[in-house]
Amino acid sequence: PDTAPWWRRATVYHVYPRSFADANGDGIGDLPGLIDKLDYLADLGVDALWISPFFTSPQRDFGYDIADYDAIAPEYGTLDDALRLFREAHARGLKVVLDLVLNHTSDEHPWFRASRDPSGPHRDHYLWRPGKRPGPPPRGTPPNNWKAMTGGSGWQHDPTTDTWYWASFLPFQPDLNYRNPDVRAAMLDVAARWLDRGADGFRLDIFNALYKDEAFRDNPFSFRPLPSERTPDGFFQRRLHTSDLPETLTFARDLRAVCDRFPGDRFLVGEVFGSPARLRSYLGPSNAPGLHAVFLFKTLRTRAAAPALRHLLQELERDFPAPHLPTWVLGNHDQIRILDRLDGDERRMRLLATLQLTARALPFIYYGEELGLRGPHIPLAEALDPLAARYRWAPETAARLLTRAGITLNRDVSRAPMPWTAAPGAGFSPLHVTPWRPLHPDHPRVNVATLDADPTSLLWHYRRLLRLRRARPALSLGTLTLLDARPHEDALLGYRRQHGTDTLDIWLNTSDRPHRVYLDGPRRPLFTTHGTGDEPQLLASRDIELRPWEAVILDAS
Ligand code: TEU
Ligand code: CA
Repeated sequence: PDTAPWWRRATVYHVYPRSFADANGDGIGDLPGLIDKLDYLADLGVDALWISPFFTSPQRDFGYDIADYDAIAPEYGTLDDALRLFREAHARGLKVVLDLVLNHTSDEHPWFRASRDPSGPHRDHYLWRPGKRPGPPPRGTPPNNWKAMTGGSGWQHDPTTDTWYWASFLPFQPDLNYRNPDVRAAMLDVAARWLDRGADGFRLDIFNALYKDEAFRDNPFSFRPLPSERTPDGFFQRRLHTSDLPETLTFARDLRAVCDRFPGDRFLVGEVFGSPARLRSYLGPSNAPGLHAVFLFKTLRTRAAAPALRHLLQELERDFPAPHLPTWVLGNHDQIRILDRLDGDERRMRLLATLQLTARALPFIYYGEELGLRGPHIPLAEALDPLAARYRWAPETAARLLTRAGITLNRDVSRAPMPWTAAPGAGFSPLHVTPWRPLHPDHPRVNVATLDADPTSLLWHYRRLLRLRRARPALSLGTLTLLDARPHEDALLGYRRQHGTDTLDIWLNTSDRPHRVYLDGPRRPLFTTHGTGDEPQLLASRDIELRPWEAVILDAS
C-alpha cells in the first residue's frame, strides 16, 4: 500500500487566477472561471493546484499586496466561491495550495494605515525607524544601507512623521515585523483559518525575507553578489542582515506545527533563494521539520543539453537526497516563459517536460506551459507590472539582456490570458471582451481545443506523461540513478527510476543526430516524444535508436 503523503506523488499546476479563465466577462480571470476549468485540469492529470493570491488587494502587484487576508478580491469572486473551489477541486481529487504572502502586506492594509501613527497600537506591526539624518530625501538619509530586492534602498520615507518604513520588494509592500509576537500569532492564525476552510497547503512568498537584523546593521557591500542577490539596478550587496536569518527557520517550524494540527498532510513550499545548503536548511532536520519543499530555480535556467542536464540531476541528488524531494520548475509568473527561453524550439521543450515529469522531483507546471504558450510582445512602457514601471526608462535592449541574465523586468509578458479555443478572444471570456492583458497572437493555433484535437500536440505529450507518472510509482517515489551514456554522453542522458519492483529507464537525445543506446536487458518502450501512444509497441532488442531530440521511457521491471 502507498502510504506516502500526497505531495510526494503530486504534480502541481500553477494558476495565475487573473489570466486563467474569466466567467463574468470583465476581461479578468476569476474563481468561478477556474472552477469551470477543473475538469480540464483533472483530465490533464495534475494532482494539485497552486493559485497565486486572490485575496482583497489594491492589485498594484496583482495580489502580492494584500489588504485583507480573509476576504476574496471582488474581481475574483467571494468567499463562497473559494469554498466552492476547494469542494469542487477535492471532488476531482485535486489539492489546493494557496499563495501566502507573509513577508509584507499592502500599504492599504488597515494595520499599515494605523501604523503610520507613531503612538498607535499597530506601529510595531511594521519596521519603522528614524533616518540616519533627519528630513526627507535627498538631504535626509534612510536608517541604513539595505537594498530592496527590486533595487535601490528599501526604506521609504513618511513625510508626516519623518520616519522610514522597510519594504523588501516594492514601496507599497511594507514588511511586517515578525519580532512582534502579535504579528507572528496573527499570521499563523491566517494560515490556520485557511487550512480550516479546506486549503491543502501554502506556497510561501519570499519566505527568506521574513526576519531582518534586530539591530538594523548595514549589509556588507559585495562586488560579486550571489545570483539570487542581483538586483536590476546594479547596487550589489550581500543580504546578510535582510535575508535567511535563523529566526525564519524557527517560524517555518511553527508554521509546520500549525499544518500538522490538521489532517491530510497539509503542505508547505517556500519561495527562497540562495545556495543549496541554505535552501535545504528550510526543510529542517527530521526531528524538527520545517517546510516540505523549496523551489529550486536552477531548473528553469538549464539548457536542454545532455551534459548540463546530467550535471543538474547529479546536483539535485547530492543536495536533496531522499527523504528530501527536489522541486522542478520550468516557469512561473515572474519569469520569461520556458518556450520563449528556448526561442520557440518545441523539441527542446518536450525534452525538458519529459525530464521534469520523470526526474526525482516535485514538478510545478505553470499554466499554459502544456500548450507551449509564449509571451506576447508588450513594450516595457506599456507594462502594468509595477516592477516594469520602475524600469520604464530602460531601453528595450537592456531589458532583453537582463531577461537573458535571469532578471525579468516586464512580468506581464508571462501572464497572458490562457487560450481555450480558436475563436476570437480565445474563449478566455464568455463574450468578446478585451482581456486585461493581450492574448498571444498565435492563439488561433495554440489553444486547448485545437491541441486537444491533435494527438501529436504538446498538450497530449503532457497528458501521456502525467498518466504514466500516475500509473508507475517509480516515476514519483523511486530512486534515481544515472545510466552510462558513453560514448555519446554529450548527446545522451539516461537515468533509471526504481521503486520496489517497478523500474523504468528514461533516455533523452539532446542532439540533431540519431544515437544508439545499448541496453543491458529486454525493455518495453512505454513512451516516446515522437509518437502518439497508440502505435504498436516496439519489440525489445539489444539496442534502441533514439531519433534527434527524442526521449523514450522504457519498462525495465
Ligand atoms: O517574487 C519574489 C522575487 O524576488 C522574484 O521572483 C522577482 O519577482 C523576480 O526575480 C523578478 O524578475 C515574489 C512573487 O513571486 C512576485 O510575483 C511578487 O511580486 C513578489 O514576491 C512580491 O510579493
Ligand atoms: Ca472576471
